[in-house]
Amino acid sequence: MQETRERVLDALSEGPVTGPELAERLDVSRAAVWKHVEALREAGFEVASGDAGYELVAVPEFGGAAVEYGLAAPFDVEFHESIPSTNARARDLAGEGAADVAVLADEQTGGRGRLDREWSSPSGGVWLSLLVRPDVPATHAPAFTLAAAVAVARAAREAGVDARIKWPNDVVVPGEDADGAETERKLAGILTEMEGEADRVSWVVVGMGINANVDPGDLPGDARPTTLSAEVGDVDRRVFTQRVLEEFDDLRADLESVVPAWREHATTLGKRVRVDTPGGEIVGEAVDVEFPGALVVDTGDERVTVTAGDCEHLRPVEE
Ligand code: BT5
Repeated sequence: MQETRERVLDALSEGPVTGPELAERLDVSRAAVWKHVEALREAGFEVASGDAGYELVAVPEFGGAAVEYGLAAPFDVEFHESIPSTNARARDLAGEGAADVAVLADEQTGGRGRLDREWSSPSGGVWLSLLVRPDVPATHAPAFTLAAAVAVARAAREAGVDARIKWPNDVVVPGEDADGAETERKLAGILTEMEGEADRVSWVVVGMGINANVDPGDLPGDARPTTLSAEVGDVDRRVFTQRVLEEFDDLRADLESVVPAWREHATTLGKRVRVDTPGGEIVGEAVDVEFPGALVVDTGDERVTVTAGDCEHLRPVEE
């Protein structure tokens, strides 16, 4: 958020404060104060004006300015009511040289998963893509996918949801099928895209598709989805998005902390898995995750390190 706007907001939240007082405090003209107040009202902030001055009464439920307000992470938030794909928009911004931008949408009309799969994104979700320019080699890029999964899992856990991470990019919630069998429902998925040379990343776009205040019936049933609202009731998407951004910002500043944090919430470790990799199928026990994000599978004969693939959790083998 622009600095003067932020200072106006801070003053209004401690208000009431008169226009002339505010102008003096911020060293701007009274007309400039009025313009800022009007712009804030247009962005959905409710600013009362009485004899004692202006006062902030309500913050918008969701949106760019709403998420930036009080955000403890250095992201500019670009909000869209509806957009084909926040990842596509973030890639365009990357082409324009932008950095530390969060593209956020209420609805996506062309959301994408990995391998160009469709990602259902009805209104009520948190469809979010972060454009960052880390000073790391391209091989470290998978750590950003893991960091995003940890950030989403932590924010969801704070909201009261038993969120876990399934390697490499799914945030899931354990539950039971209709017949009582254990199952995991997908709460969020992550799609990371990047550009750069081998020795240095130019940009990374980390797309997070979080089923927030969405009816699971509006999502593809065969994907076994769940949503925050189905788990704990509607959440405050403004606060939730802020928490995701803040957690992600902490993790990216200390990439070494990502894998241990990931292990803490992992549901994959210790499970029998089948991983579809570009080089073929691997079945065995998932025993560890290594920096920057590879899964180590013990096949019984050997330990295989898998860097990419679709992972399925299998039922344990009967003893
Ligand atoms: C993912 O792909 O899980 C990555 C999803 C990333 C979406 C975000 S939203 C913001 C940003 N902008 C974008 O355009 N994309 C990113 P993958 O692991 O390939 O999973 C895709 C599969 O999940 C689909 O084939 C469906 O079976 C299932 N699916 C689709 N929509 C879903 C949803 N809303 N919730 C749960 N599962 C879904």
